[in-house]
Amino acid sequence: MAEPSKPEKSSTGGWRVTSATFERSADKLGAAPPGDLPEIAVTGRSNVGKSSLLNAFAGQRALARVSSTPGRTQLLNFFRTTLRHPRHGDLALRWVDLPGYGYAAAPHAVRASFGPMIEGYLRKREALKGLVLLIDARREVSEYDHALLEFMADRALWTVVAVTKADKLSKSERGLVTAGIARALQLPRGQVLVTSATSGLGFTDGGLAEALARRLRADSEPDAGDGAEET
Ligand SMILES: Nc1nc2c(ncn2[C@@H]2O[C@H](COP(=O)(O)OP(=O)(O)OP(=O)(O)O)[C@@H](O)[C@H]2O)c(=O)[nH]1
Ligand SMILES: [Mg+2]
Repeated sequence: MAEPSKPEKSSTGGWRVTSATFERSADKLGAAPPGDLPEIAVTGRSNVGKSSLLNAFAGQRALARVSSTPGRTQLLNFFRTTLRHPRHGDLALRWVDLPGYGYAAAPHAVRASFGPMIEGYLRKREALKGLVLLIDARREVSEYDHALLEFMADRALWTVVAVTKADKLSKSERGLVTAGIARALQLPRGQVLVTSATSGLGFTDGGLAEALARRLRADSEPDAGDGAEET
């Protein structure tokens, strides 16, 4: 069970999640909530730790269902979420938990298994502002991971990679694994975050919360986004 138990890092006052509530599941884009908030979609292969990451990030034990049986969620799950910074105030967003993808790695299987629901969402959802792609620290990058990044690049949408389950690696292994994943995906090292839902690593203080806040603020206030330090 992945809960924030032994904190490796405690926030020193930057961006953090102050509230997250489940809003709705949708089996197609037409059943999604109105696109009145910016959305960040979260995906990765089944069992990568999507639900655990949301629970740890939001500081709630049972917001999203954690399961040892991969691939059970087949819906788009919408969570209304607030990020807060002591000086910059609140940012509201929807966190959208996409179904995990399977283990078939062949490119044609990849595209086929994208499914009309996920593809329709990623292709057409105007509220979508970015994607958090989760990659298990102990697994190889898959064809599907590559396909998703290409898909997002074609739409010119921002993506950040979160390496999950970093508690299973030593501190020195974390650096090597992260650099290897960045290389494999041809991403700058700074676009790959190291996280652990178990220890709470990688959410605050330069982690996921700040990456999301920068992305959202870059949209609403062009001068506030990428570049400046936001702590
Ligand atoms: N050690 C460790 N285990 C984790 C971590 N995150 C998730 N797990 C475990 O990995 C398994 C899968 O976690 P989930 O959060 O359900 O994964 P998911 O990606 O939501 O899975 P699906 O919804 O089935 O695709 C569970 O047994 C979790 O306890 C982590 O940071 N560290
Ligand atoms: Mg899940």
